[in-house]
Amino acid sequence: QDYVLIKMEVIPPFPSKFKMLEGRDIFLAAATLRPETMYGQTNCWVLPEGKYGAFKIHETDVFILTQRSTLNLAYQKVSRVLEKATCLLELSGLDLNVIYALPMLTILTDKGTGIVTSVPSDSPDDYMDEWVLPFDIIPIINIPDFGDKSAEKVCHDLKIKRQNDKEKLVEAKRLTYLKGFTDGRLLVGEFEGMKVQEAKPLIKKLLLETGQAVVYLQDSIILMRKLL
Ligand code: ZZB
Repeated sequence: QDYVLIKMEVIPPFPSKFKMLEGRDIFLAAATLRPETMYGQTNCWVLPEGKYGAFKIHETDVFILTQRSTLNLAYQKVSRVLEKATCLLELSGLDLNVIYALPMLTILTDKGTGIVTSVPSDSPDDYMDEWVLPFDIIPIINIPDFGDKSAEKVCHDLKIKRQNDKEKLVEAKRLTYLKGFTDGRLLVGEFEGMKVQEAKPLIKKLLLETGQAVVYLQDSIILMRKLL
């Protein structure tokens, strides 16, 4: 699967631990399969006990992500040194639990970058996380059967009570993914009114061209090892 890494800029005031990163452009690099939902981001998620690092990607950019995902990036030649990105600072998820990087316990550290962007309007997992409560949900996609906040509607219809209603959440995710793609229409942004199916590649292209995102090939380490 081709992920898109969304560069979520970390802006001052920085926590004291970030002192040595001063003067660089720091981004939480969130892996998503749904670049068309980026208009509805409210926060991001990290695994509190997860091991993260601030890695020098090139002269100015520093990405915060899992060590493992930097290997994939290195093999794609996004980072400056092939095979090895320089770790400037080791961080735990707890170090990142300042303001918008909140805890989510279901994050897998061997998937994507371990940083997950939160879109409570269209992602049932995000909608059901108790930490999302204080945020206003931003409607971004209309689905005829589910309205403007599909995650809320589907979680309600399936009577999902808690984040650990695992099976129901899988079904909720399946439904919102599917219907969002086939029947959804954008309510906001450059491609307002367009069907999600048509807008998705255009939004991805725009994010990449404007430097707000980079492509992330989940299996590039494995592919390179096979070729070498
Ligand atoms: C924003 C977004 C908006 C997402 C949405 C989904 C939805 P899949 O099919 O399970 O592979 N994700 C990324 N990395 C991780 C991780 N390490 N641990 C847990 N979750 C992770 O799903 C890919 C999605 O899983 C990604 O796309 C990301 O959340 C999350 F409206 O990014 B998504 C109906 C889903 N809607």
